[in-house]
Amino acid sequence: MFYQKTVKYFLIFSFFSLLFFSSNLNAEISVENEWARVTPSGTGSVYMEIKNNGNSDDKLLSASSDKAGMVMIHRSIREGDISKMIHIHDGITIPGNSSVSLKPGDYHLMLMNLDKNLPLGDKISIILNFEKNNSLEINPVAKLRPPKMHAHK
Ligand SMILES: [Cu+2]
Repeated sequence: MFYQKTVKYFLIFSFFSLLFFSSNLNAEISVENEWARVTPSGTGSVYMEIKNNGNSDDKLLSASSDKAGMVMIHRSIREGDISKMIHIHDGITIPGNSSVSLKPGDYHLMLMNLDKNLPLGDKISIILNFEKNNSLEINPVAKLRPPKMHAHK
């Protein structure tokens, strides 16, 4: 009887420590100020600030959305007077205890074949997949123009 009880408590303990550690891992990454700029032609750019509160680096590897045919990681770069977008294949590194901004003229998520019936002001569910942390869902609002950001003074 004693043995059975020990096993039972051990299993309960294992279950909760598993819960604790997996939720702990997720808490290291947080996303703020997410928003999406959509076009009538059915593409969209998604911007956000990704914070890594953990001590080790992580990487945003990919993203997906049920409102878009495909989601790619892009970066806008300037070559002389020409601005163009390049497809980032190896992800975006989010250094430990630091953050990376996806913003106009820089990194962004590119939504391809976006649902054309999506009304402005609606939220677009997007899943972000990281190398180490668990996947995270964000819900940026579809807009035509950038929202007014808080002024950091
Ligand atoms: Cu793009």
